[in-house]
Amino acid sequence: MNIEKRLQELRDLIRKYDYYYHVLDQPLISDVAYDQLLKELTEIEREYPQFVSEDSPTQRVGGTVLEGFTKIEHTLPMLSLSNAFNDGDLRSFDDRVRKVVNNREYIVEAKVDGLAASLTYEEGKLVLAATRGNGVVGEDITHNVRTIRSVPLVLRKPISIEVRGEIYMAKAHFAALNEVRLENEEAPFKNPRNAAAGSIRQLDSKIAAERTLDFVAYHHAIKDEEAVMTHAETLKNLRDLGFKVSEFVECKTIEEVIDSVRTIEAKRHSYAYDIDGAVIKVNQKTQYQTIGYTAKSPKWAIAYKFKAEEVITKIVDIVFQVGRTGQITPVAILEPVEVQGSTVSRATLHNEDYVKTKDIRVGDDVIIKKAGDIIPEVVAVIKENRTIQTPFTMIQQCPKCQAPLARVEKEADYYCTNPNCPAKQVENLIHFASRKAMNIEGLGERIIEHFYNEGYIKTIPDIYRLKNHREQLIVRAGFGEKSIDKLLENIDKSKHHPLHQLLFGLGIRYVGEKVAKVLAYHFDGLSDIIESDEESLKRIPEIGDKIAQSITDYFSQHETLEMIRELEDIGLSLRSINVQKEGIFSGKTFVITGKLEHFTRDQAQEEIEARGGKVTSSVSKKTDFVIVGEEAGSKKDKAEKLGVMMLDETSFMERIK
Ligand code: 0OW
Repeated sequence: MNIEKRLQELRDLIRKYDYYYHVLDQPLISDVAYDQLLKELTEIEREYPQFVSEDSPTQRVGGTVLEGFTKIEHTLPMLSLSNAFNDGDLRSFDDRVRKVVNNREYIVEAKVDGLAASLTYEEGKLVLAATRGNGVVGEDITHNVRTIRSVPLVLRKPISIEVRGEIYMAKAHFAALNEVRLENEEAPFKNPRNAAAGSIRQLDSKIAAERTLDFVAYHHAIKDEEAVMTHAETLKNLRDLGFKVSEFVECKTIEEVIDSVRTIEAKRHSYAYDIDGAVIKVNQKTQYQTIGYTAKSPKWAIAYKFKAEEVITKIVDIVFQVGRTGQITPVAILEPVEVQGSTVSRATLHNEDYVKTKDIRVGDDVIIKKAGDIIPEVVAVIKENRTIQTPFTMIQQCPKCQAPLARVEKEADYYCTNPNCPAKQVENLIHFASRKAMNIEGLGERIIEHFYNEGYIKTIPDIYRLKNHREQLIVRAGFGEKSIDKLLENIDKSKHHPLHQLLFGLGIRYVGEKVAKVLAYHFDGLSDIIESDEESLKRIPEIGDKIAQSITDYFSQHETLEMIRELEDIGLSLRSINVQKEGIFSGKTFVITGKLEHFTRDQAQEEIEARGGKVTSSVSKKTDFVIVGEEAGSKKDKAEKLGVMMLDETSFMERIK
């Protein structure tokens, strides 16, 4: 029996059964029969490893463990959608479109609440999958996307195409996953979107394979064929190629669109997956260029966001939070309630005026509203259910340090007047280590509060001195040696993070992420910013009087300069890192495969990027060099097949000397 012929037969059969089962939800054979075929294929591939290929159905079980994610630049930006919140917004959208083209047709799709991804196929084979990221640069998640059963590894037509869609987790799989997590005493995921995002960002694809994910296609850029005329055709093409597509409705007028959106909203809970709205697109693709785009989204499409869900529950207590700037916020502690796919047990009460205006009291039944990811809000009291009569009274002392509160004239908020209020310091430390600031993985709120109360960390520089307490931490704080060392490594790595992350992390009033990036762009280092005066700051377009004053005030404080000096001694690089590097590898693309003796994957990638090179995870015609370490895998074969230049570790080290 010809082995290769049998392999091809088995693969084609299994692909067909996968398509009917996972994409069309129509099983053609029993699970037992299916498993028999897969078992036979697995055995033959084990016996003849030279015939294993990345696109064989046996690759679905995962098994690749990456050290990190490669950045991928999208050929065309992955756009987002502007939002419509009511029928009026939809009619205005229609008016805007018809001002430019005499369009009459729209397509309405359910808006799947997952995470956007781009899949690239060459001659019908999946070669790359990337997250949307910021729309321009995403992360290579090919190893995990291969484990998604509704993603075809081989298209039903051998064309080259880039498909875009949403990775999501069905509600049933989400519930099952959280049950397992609770059994293992792991924190449950808040909602299916977070579960999908957390799963697709796993470095070990075996874990991703265990988290049943799904993919629905809704867009594609075809390289080989002439552009199709309508979006409806695009969706039909995608289905014929082997993808799941959102159910869609063709509408002749905006009134029909509004009806369709109503219908989808009415049955939103009947879908097997979360939807957070509907997507409306002009059907004639030939009109897209004329209608045009904004910087972030197409003008020929809009997302209708379903109303925030409102639910009723009881306020069991009102507590007070002290923010980073000392701001005191009343917070309602609720009887836990399910809203928009997650459990809510706290809701903001904004400030004293808000509570008094609505006359919110402890013990009240209240209506809670939660829209998307916005924090839940108490919108109204159900007064007729009221039993307890004690009205709300604002505290006059800080709940953390008992210092008197002050209220800024004409502003609604109260502030703690104590500059050394522990709550403020803890919030400052949490902000400093947070993802968009110094992004110190493992140093989250709970850990910081614990280290603060134990006295290990009182100030920002203390974070970098935590390593001096390594032994006590392992013994007393109940951390494992591994997790402590991982945390200390992350803290140490953060010393070399870009200046804008440090600037944002300092928590200077009015200096958010954007202003921090502007400052880091305009100045070579922190010392130049400290020496700058208001006038020179105001010459920067994005910096107005208020911000300039806040920056100069902050850097004129003695304790600030003290702290910066400490950070400098500790070794934080307080210089702007100019992002674009020039060097011998400018414009060159590398793939690293196998184990290197003198570098980790990250270090080799840093060496290449420091010389202007780019590192991707899969070999293609665009690859300039493949660095081949020990036990190099199929990427080496691919490089040979494509005639890509290969470097062993020694010649790579020669070049970077
Ligand atoms: N989530 C969705 C969805 C959809 C894209 C194409 C061009 C701009 C938006 O179901 N059905 N259709 C599109 O069309 N986008 C969707 O999701 C977007 C992707 C990025 C942000 C939204 O999640």
